Amino acid sequence: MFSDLRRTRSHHPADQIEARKARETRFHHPDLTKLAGWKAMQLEGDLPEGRADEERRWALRMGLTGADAIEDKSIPTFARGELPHFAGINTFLKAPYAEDVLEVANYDATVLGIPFDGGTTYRPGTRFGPQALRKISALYTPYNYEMGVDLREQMSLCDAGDVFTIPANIEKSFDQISRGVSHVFSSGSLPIMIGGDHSIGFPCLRGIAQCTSKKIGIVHFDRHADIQEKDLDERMHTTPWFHATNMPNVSAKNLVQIGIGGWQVPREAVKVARERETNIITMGDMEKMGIDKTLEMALEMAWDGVDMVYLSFDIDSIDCGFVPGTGWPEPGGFLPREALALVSGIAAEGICGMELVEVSPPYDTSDITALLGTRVIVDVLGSMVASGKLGAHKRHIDKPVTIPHGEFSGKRWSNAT
Ligand SMILES: [Mn+2]
Repeated sequence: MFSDLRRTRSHHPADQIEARKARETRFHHPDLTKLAGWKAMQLEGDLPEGRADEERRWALRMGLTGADAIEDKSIPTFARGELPHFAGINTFLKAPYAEDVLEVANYDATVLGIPFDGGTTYRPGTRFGPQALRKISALYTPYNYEMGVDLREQMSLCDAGDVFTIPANIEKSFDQISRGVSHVFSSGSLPIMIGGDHSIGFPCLRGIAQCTSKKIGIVHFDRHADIQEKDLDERMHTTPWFHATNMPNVSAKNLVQIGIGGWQVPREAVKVARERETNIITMGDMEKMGIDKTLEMALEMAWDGVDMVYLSFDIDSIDCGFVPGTGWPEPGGFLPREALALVSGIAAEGICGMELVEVSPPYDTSDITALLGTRVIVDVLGSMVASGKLGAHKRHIDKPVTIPHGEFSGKRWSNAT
């Protein structure tokens, strides 16, 4: 023991020279080109910046020339566009607001809010999820360093605002949601739904499924199985995949459920999952196999014999220590970086739409849950841009819907309290 210690701590000049040589070999001439950081630095040099310039000119037109004292002449008097991140009227990522929803056809992807929490069986509040995600999304730039993508330069995104849901009526809300999603999907724009509780999974996917004769698989991130027929006598947030997999072009055998586990999975749901032969990958499975193998398996099962894959991400799949603002917190979930790596890997193969659900701002702390939810969405977009899969779903839209507009008859809505 003593002799070992003496050898490692030796002050003998010969030993010190050896030790210095070892340090030099290891640290003084590393091959930086092998690091992801170096590669990402090079990728940035290849990105265009024309749209950022356009946006600066647009901001000056919209917001007037800034005060004489300001040296940066791209700064307008009224805040318009990305900067400053604490100012402005926020859409998602400050994307253009498609107030006329017919305009969504002009964009590669469309964010639409689904402010509905009538399907919640524990903590409500997800009706405020879309607002919270939009607010905190202002923190993000459109550029991702590691991916080497710039969403502003490489794709177009708009925010169509929220679907008009009916708080006290699940079925009417479902019909409104399917209608809204089918409109966006039919336009060719990729629909990105921000919820809302997980009951919206069924009407969101129904909105897509009705516009195509093609088959659709589902990748579902969650701590909960969400596949029982009813809960509290209704189609609540515990039931979306029972109803979704009843649709003729959505098979339970292509439903991959990642992260399911803990003490909140009803036996009733497990029975349905077993009968319908869904595919469940637990946290433990993911830990044992690692991210890459998990992805390989999930993609293989979701894509087996289908044309498109839908992504459903429940924020409660991430450990509840990171996402206090959610409807049904469950310990033992993903680390944020595991979830982000997995979701990027799923998106890299292309998706036909996605939903981010169960962010409940009244229970959130420092916007952390909404921040993670936003991050999942931007990572999906970045990954699709990087892999060139954005827009791949368009060729499968063979039954587009046209929804009438501009007509009015009958009773008005009321906001009396
Ligand atoms: Mn859940």
